[in-house]
Amino acid sequence: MYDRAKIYVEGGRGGDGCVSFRREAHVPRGGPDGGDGGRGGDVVLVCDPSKRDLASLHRARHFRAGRGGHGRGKQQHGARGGDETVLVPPGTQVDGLELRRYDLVEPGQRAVIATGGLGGHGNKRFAGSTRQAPRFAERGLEGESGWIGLRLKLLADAGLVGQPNAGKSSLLRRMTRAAPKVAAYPFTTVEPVLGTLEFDDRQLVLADIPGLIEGAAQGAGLGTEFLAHVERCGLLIHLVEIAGDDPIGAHEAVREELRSYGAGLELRPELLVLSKRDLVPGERADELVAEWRDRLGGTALDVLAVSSVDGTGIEQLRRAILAGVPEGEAVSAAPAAEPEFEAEHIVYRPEGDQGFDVERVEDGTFEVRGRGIELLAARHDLENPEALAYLEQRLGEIGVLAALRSAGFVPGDEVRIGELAFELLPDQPSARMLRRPR
Ligand SMILES: Nc1nc2c(ncn2[C@@H]2O[C@H](COP(=O)(O)OP(=O)(O)OP(=O)(O)O)[C@@H](O)[C@H]2O)c(=O)[nH]1
Ligand SMILES: [Mg+2]
Repeated sequence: MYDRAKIYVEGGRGGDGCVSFRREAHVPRGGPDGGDGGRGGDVVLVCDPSKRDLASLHRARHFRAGRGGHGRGKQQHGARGGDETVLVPPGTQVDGLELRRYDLVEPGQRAVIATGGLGGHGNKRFAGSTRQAPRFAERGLEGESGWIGLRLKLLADAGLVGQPNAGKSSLLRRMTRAAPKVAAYPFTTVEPVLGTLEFDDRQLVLADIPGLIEGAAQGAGLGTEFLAHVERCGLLIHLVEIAGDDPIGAHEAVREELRSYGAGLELRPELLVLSKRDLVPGERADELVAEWRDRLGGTALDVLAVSSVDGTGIEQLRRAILAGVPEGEAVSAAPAAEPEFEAEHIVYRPEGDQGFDVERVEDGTFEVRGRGIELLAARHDLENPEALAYLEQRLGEIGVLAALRSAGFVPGDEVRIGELAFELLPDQPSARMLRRPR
């Protein structure tokens, strides 16, 4: 089962703005009319219930959205780049770029995980009373890009947990159409299996989780890897063999693993199921149920004894599960085709575009840092003297020049912004590019 994947996503680059001047039969030198570049496309995750796991993301791992079109003359703007869509199954959690997190749970839910770059403005936008014929335009910006991690956590209303051989898979087979393998040796089930419990007006999804043994949290047996799938189950169905060697110890060991997993799994409502009821006489089974109720006090929702072989207690268990999963919270209650909407995301480190820092890195060399400033610089072709003059003007307006001066800058010193480095000679059109962007 592919429940993890790592993919590379890249928003499309924005199209470049255009340098162009109007040409008309009777107008010798027309005004600027270069159009803007189009925005690059986004990489978008879409929650698709027909996907079962993340296997397809192991075959194709690179996703790039389309480039924005370049602007053209006559004020024609470039087209927006095409989006790239990645389909993921419900239950996918994403560790995205810039520490953004997404949870795709409901069919149709979308998350933009890599936004396309902005298109550059055409020269028309830079025309003003002091600059009537700008011979420069902005370049389009790169889209966001990077590797992101995806993890599938199955969505089930209730999870079957217990030690190996407790009878979990047999119970799932008995209660649903799912057909997990059943055998008389531990760890028959090596990956979670889902089944659907059908009621008159409701369906509930049941997950068979591979057996847990003592030390699972430290990696013993199959480890607690699969407990991640239980994280979203509203109800735990804990199976203990009624005629096992040490039923109390078995119950405690699994409870301990749930606790050490660390996501609060031990706090989930639990139904205690004494399995393989047919292995003890009927009256003995009833006595044991009473004993377990006493022992657990109010900590379990209920205690039941069932047999997957002859079906005793199965109907009571169905009703207990139905009562244990609150109405409206069922996983399968989500309508199959919801209108598309944005997945919520949490930003752990919001990145402001405002503000900048100036630092003197060595004699005669200064570095200006700040996302807004870096974007501004990246948008201009600084080998074009007019574009460089425009950038200098903006640096003056924003207050960067003043900050540079108070840090000891003198005209002619080297200034670094992002990947650019240039000699800055304010108010003189002779500034020189030292290094081009990599
Ligand atoms: N007599 C009897 N045997 C059962 C019952 N349920 C399961 N078994 C037997 O117990 C053994 C283990 O059953 P499984 O359903 O594979 O147990 P499991 O909990 O899924 O085991 P793992 O997948 O290894 O963790 C098999 O030999 C089953 O036939 C039952 O209700 N009565
Ligand atoms: Mg099993």
